Amino acid sequence: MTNIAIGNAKLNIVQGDITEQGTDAIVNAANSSLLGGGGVDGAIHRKGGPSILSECERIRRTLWRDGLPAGEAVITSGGRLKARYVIHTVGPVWHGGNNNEAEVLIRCYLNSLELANSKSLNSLAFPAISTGAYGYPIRNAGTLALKTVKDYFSSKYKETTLKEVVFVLYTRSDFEVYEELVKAIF
Ligand code: AR6
Repeated sequence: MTNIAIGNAKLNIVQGDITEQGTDAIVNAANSSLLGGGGVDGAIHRKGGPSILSECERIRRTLWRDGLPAGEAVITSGGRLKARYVIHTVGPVWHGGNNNEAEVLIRCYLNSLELANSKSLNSLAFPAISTGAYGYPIRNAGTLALKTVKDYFSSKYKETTLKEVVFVLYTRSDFEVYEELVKAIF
């Protein structure tokens, strides 16, 4: 585990399963349907139980009838998870890097951070959005994730209620990439 201070906030990098995190909210790497899938999305719905899906269905009937566009984020309760909330965001599908992938991925992180702040949450855990089924190279995605959180706290540290952000990497090799990146970025 790596632990970094950014002003009054702290950033942790851990290897593990995000569904085990006790942060106020965890972020789901969802798809536009919001109706579940594989990877981290499947794990969150399995462990959190059916109330999360019911809330997602309601969001589809009300706020986002055509699906949640990539880069946007919505919030539901955490069901049976330790986390009280799940923030669902849709990452970009990697198409080689020249199709706005970076802008969309940055918006996933910023919109999730802002949504957590709007609910006055103190802690938030992220998976490596888009780096599984959506094919975003871990090194590129990790660089953007870390830089975006660093910039967010540099510019918003006086206003935001967030005090802790955790990056949860599922595999040892992804964790090692983040550990290496963090040394260069912080
Ligand atoms: N905890 C933390 N990270 C995890 C976990 C877990 N329990 N399980 C997987 N990961 P992916 P995407 C990591 O494919 O690329 C879904 O079907 C995984 O190793 O979950 O954004 C959705 O419904 C990888 O590093 O999400 C969408 O259709 C990272 O989570 C699509 O996949 C993201 O992998 C979204 O693709």
